[in-house]
Amino acid sequence: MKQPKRRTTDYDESDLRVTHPEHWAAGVPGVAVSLKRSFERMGASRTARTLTKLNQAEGFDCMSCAWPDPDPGHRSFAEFCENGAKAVAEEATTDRATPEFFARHSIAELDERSEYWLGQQGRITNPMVKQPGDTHYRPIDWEGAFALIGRELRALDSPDEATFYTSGRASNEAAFAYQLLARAFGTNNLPDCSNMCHESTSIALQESIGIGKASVVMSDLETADLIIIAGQNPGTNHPRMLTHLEMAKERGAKILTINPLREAGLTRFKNPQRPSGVVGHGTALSDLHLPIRINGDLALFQAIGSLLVEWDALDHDFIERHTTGFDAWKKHVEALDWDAVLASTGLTREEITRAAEMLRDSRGTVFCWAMGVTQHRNGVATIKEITNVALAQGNIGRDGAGLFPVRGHSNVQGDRTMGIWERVPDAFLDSLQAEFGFDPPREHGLDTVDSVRAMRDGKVKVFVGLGGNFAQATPDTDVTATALRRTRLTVQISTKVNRSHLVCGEIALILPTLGRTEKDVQATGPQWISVEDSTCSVHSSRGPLPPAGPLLRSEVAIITGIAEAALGDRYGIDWSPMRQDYRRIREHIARVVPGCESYEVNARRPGGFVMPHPPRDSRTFPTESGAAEFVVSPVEVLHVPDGHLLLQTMRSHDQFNTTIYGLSDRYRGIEGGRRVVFLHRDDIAALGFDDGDHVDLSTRWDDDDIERTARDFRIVEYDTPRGTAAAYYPETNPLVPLDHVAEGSHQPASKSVIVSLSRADSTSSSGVTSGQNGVDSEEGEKEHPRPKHLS
Ligand SMILES: Nc1nc2c(c(=O)[nH]1)N[C@H]1C(S)=C(S)[C@@H](COP(=O)(O)OP(=O)(O)OC[C@H]3O[C@@H](n4cnc5c(=O)[nH]c(N)nc54)[C@H](O)[C@@H]3O)O[C@H]1N2
Ligand SMILES: Nc1nc2c(c(=O)[nH]1)N[C@H]1C(S)=C(S)[C@@H](COP(=O)(O)OP(=O)(O)OC[C@H]3O[C@@H](n4cnc5c(=O)[nH]c(N)nc54)[C@H](O)[C@@H]3O)O[C@H]1N2
Ligand code: SF4
Ligand SMILES: [Mo]
Repeated sequence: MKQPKRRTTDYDESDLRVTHPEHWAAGVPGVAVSLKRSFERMGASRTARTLTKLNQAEGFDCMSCAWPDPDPGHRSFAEFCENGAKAVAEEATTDRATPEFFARHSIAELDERSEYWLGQQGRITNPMVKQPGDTHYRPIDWEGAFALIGRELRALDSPDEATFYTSGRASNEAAFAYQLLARAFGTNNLPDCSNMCHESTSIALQESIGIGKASVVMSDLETADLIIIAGQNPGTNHPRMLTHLEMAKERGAKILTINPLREAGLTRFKNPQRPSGVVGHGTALSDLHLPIRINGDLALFQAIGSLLVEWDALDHDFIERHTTGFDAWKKHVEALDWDAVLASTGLTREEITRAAEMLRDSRGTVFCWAMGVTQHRNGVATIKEITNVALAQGNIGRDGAGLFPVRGHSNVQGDRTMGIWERVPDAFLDSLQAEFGFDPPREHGLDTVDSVRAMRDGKVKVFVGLGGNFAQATPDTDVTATALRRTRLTVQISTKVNRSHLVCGEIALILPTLGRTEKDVQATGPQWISVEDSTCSVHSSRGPLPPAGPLLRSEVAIITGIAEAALGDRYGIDWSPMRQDYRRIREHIARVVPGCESYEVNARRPGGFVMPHPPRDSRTFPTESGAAEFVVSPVEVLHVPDGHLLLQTMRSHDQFNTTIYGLSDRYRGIEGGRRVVFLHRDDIAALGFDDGDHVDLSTRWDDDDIERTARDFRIVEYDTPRGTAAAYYPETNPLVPLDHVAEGSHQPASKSVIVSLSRADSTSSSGVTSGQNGVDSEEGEKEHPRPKHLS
């Protein structure tokens, strides 16, 4: 494939400064940054009105990550972190993207801008439309927008020609209404961001323990002897977790961290809410850090299992009563190939033995993991291996122990509970049928990767996005862009401008919606919504601020509006009463969703309620065999050809997924830019480069002849294992082939991409680098003024 020319941007990557990585997280700089951002973006009064309500029982739930809140009686006045405050500032900004803004900038021009710049334009105030051939978005009224969607949906040959994407911020009420809309329309095409996030977890845990969710509650972190953190960077992505780790350390718990990088948040925490965190050295967190080679976790956990078997450090009673498959697994791990383990993990046998000793000596172990584990080809097998190790010691269904997949988006787990799932179980569909009197489609729908394929192949013609930024979050950016552009209609229900508004269908709609910070008033009065966190705790949320504009509508109002336009009174579904009073939706939820009985009362109570979880609650395992299952997986060493590296794509400290808050990855010593690639010093030398050189990254993928390249990354010498590399998402998404997915879960394997490096040509390493991903345009270089806050 031909390599097009590169484009210019709106911020200047030549301002990039590399200093030293930090060895501790949070502390005073964290507070300072969050308050500065809050004042800049929303002023003093909105800062006070929002941050005092953030994560409080009568306030609103943080829209950033899915970390749980303490019980209502144990919350502090400031129950949030630096990145929670940034998320609030980003949403509650006083900047506005008005119709004048869209009149001033053509879609093509906006598409030249970086994701960062787009996000800085503020909240969208009006429904906007692009008709075929239009160069600009124009305002449209709500009735016109709904009618247009209804017309296009009804014109499809089959309901399966539409796909309904969800990002994990939608409330339970919105999610329930949305899946009802899709199914009443006639399709299970309900892809979501979870397909790219914890899908490997959901699949693995469903098969191993019968339920795809965490088996812990918050108090388990307070009583665990050992907390394992694998493939997770909590200092950035779940910052309040550090407070819990600090408390655990203070009462003598041990922490084992497994990560190619020595992330600041894994090393030491200076709690800004305590005097010792302000002036002292803070608390050392990790007792043992394993700098694992990317993708080595399956081998590591299998080796740990093998040593526990060898030492007979097992819970035989639990194994006997509650599990199946132990003998086969024991036999398998007894024949462990240590050479393969050492090659796969890049660790020494001593390091692995020390880790296994920590498990042996622990009376209760909590296993935490996130994207460093799920986003691999062997992600499902790795999580089953983690589960094997947990089962071998009976670390499930008792205090201070359990499996803790730490979720990403604040309500990604709740959205699944509400039926946002292309493969929802039949029992859910049966309940839906009983409640609403129609026969929902039974055939499984399209997930995220399959939706891209279907759009690319012309099989899906309408894309609806309930939040999110599909064009940037998905792998294979160029392929996804082509796919989205092939559609007849794209509808984005959004708070802020993003790439998915520009990489769009022949007809495109932007429907502006309320965020978590805002008051939601409907015909019957103020409404509240509900969400579920990583530990299955469900609670209510109410925004304190007036809406960002008079025309904004809530997600529920938009979904029900689309439903009425597309379905009329088909099946007599009570769309309008649901919109007027969300209690109506919760009444449906109570009757349809298992575990949600008396939902209205339970969710509304301060602190909410915890969803049932049979393995956690009673050591019952709703698997096919009725027992927890040991699963045997072979250890494979991911072979990387000479001259190539294994690249992981990760988050900086100054972004929320595709929303770029700023250009500072403070903990890793990066300021003023994002196009960096972190490499081991010996790899830099072996490949013939120097720190500071600019390189293009290309993917090796044997199944197609597309050469995927992302241009102009500055090499940064970094403490990452030999043969591995790290760079930020979404700039690197063009490198992730669409077909490079986890076996069993179909989740993009964006943490193990085999890449090669070549010297960036002189025109592209000028320091004025591409805003959008290095997805280069044909149009050559154009000058743009720098955004106001940078100049
Ligand atoms: N501020 C902020 N908070 C967020 C988000 C955000 O973007 N910004 N995103 C939210 C979402 S949706 C999610 S899913 C979570 C993501 O939270 P995380 O999973 O913490 O996010 P990542 O940055 O993708 O990477 C995780 C870590 O995995 C490590 N890693 C990479 N490959 C491997 C491997 O093979 N083995 C091991 N053991 N480790 C590996 C990386 O070095 C990195 O430290 O955060 C949520 N919270
Ligand atoms: N290479 C690579 N790719 C990845 C990942 C990775 O680690 N590496 N991580 C993956 C993961 S874990 C995830 S979860 C996905 C994320 O995928 P998405 O969820 O699709 O992406 P986000 O960037 O979180 O979505 C941001 C947009 O959501 C909209 N928005 C914000 N708040 C609201 C709201 O309250 N309501 C509505 N309706 N819209 C709102 C805004 O317009 C904003 O631009 O990306 C995945 N992609
Ligand atoms: S830990 Fe997550 S949920 Fe809690 S305040 Fe920080 S970003 Fe928000
Ligand atoms: Mo995620």
